[in-house]
Amino acid sequence: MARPKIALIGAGQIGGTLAHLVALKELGDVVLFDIAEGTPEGKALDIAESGPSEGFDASLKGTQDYSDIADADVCIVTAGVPRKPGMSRDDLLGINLKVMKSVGEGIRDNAPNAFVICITNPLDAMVWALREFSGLPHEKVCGMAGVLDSARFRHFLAEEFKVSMKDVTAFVLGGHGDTMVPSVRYSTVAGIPLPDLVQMGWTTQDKLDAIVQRTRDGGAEIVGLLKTGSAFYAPATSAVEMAEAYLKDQKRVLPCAAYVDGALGLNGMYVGVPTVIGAGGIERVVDIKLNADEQTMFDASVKAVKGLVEACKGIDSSLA
Ligand code: A3D
Repeated sequence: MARPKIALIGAGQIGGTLAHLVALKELGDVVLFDIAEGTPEGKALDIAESGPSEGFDASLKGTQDYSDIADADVCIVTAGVPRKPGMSRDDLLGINLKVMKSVGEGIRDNAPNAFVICITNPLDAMVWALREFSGLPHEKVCGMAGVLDSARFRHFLAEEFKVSMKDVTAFVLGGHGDTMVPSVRYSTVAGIPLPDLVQMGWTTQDKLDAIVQRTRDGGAEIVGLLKTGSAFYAPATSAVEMAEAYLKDQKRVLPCAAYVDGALGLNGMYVGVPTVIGAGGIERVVDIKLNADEQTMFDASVKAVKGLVEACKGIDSSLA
């Protein structure tokens, strides 16, 4: 059986890291696409030359030609510009919307059966626009944010509790922005919910509140440190986790920006929710019940995402 084909649209910091991870994990053959001449070719060759030492079997190709992504099984989209210090994710809207148009059309014309994972910011609006421009089924187009935001939350919690992060589960709901909702009630250490751990004296409410805020600011913390771009190792790892769930039909329960129509009181929009990812793409949206506080935060997040989608419609009349 032929190896799966994984197209990475955007060969920048995240795209290059994705290519390396896909090769190391032997998830499939990689096509790196970018408009910057030489960048995808150079990264593909460099990673391919690490193959003999690492011992992986995967072919890597860099290109500026969309026909090279033909019949890809998975497309991961990072094309666009990242944040610089002082910029919010929303500041990227106008520039990256134009990029989504060309990428969406490239996928529509060359890889219409792919499972598409968008990473470009502002995430929830860009994944919506990418779906509109590509015309692919909603369940085959999603956005990576929740896996990363949850991983950050899990990392901070594991450090606070001094336990293995393998035993810390967490999830983050809502849009990928300042209004994201790290869910304290649904996050656990080996099944014990965080509020119980506060009562057990494992941490204090103040410390937990600070961790929740640090999770919300997780992207900005890295941007502030790097100064020249945004996070890329953990974002790439998170998207690979989603791609693997699809390619291996793992039925993983992962939070991601999915099209929600009916669940959580929403009718037809992209936002961060828990989902089941398997061979059918987004096979299910997990319709969790929120308490009053969570609902208020989720509603604010939904409102922020809707505002960005309206702004996209204002910029590109074909989306209205
Ligand atoms: P960067 O290293 O700048 O790579 C972006 C690449 O896109 C560059 O190589 C560009 O040449 C390329 N590009 C620009 N326009 C096009 C186009 N029309 N077609 C194809 N390629 C194009 O950025 P990065 O890899 O650090 O980040 C990529 C995106 O991911 C940015 O929008 C970030 O804001 C976003 N991001 C999202 C998260 C989430 O959790 C959602 C996390 C981190 C970064």
